[in-house]
Amino acid sequence: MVRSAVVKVVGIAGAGIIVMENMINHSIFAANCIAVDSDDISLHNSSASVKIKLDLSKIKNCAANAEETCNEIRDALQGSDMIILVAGMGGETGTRAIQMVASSARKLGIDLIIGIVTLPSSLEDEKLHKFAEAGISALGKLATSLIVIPNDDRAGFNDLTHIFKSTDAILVEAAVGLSGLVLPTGLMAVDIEDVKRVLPSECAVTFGFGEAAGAERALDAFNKALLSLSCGGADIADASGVLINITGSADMTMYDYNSVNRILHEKVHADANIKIGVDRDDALGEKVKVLVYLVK
Ligand SMILES: Nc1nc2c(ncn2[C@@H]2O[C@H](COP(=O)(O)OP(=O)(O)OP(=O)(O)O)[C@@H](O)[C@H]2O)c(=O)[nH]1
Ligand SMILES: [Mg+2]
Repeated sequence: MVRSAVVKVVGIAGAGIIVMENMINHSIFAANCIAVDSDDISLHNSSASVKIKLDLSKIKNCAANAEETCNEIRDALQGSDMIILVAGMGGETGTRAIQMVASSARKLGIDLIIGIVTLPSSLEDEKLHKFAEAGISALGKLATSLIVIPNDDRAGFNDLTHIFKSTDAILVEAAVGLSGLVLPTGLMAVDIEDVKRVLPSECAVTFGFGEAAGAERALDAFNKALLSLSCGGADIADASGVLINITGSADMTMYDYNSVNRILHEKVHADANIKIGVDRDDALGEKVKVLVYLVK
């Protein structure tokens, strides 16, 4: 019998744990969630089934000193086919700990280690930006795929609370969409081996999503997703891989699927790896949602 894929989400430090909580409120099972932080209150507020307390002074000075924590992290990750790491880069704990978790996952031989992280807002301190950038560059070699969503530039918000909330919604979609693709609850699940082909090791992924209703809803949602792609300027014609999640309610049709499939094959290079999964969410009603993960 073919066993279903095991997907675990690791929420790391302040932002990672808050965003993971939003994912749990959406559809990710708390049982598959691991919270990692040096902060007791943040861990207390998490409903993840596994909570790991870090000693910041140890992870700061020498990773080897943190052997006990590494063992805890390793035990929590063991047996996963895909892990999704979520953190706000720039914070002291999150920026260091996400590297530690990714490195443990590498040592376990987990093939899909997807980092979904934020960059600090332009309203934040320059020092945070530098620390975040260095962290992202190191993480790029530890995670197998990295989706970076800047905490900025949407809907003209100029206060951090609104900016964070709007970014949170994107991170939640990116993580829920990925797990929905490979889990058997999806109407048309994508095999984990196919995901590995589309997301080769050390790839940068741009992510976007869109929703639409009406006669051409799937196509319209797909076009919106392309316009919303993170890190701007990504051109689907240059992609080496594209992973698509189409989600709709019970009234979704083959026409919805076919219209996205057709446009993808028209626009994307013939040698690119393309994979489309279909997921169901009755809360969408007449709307269809399309999520795009694009590898350069
Ligand atoms: N989208 C989003 N980003 C956040 C949120 N909270 C913090 N951030 C971003 O993430 C960065 C790091 O914040 P935290 O995760 O709280 O930092 P930390 O790693 O816990 O840092 P220490 O507690 O100082 O060790 C911030 O500079 C913000 O850019 C949030 O709720 N949502
Ligand atoms: Mg913190």
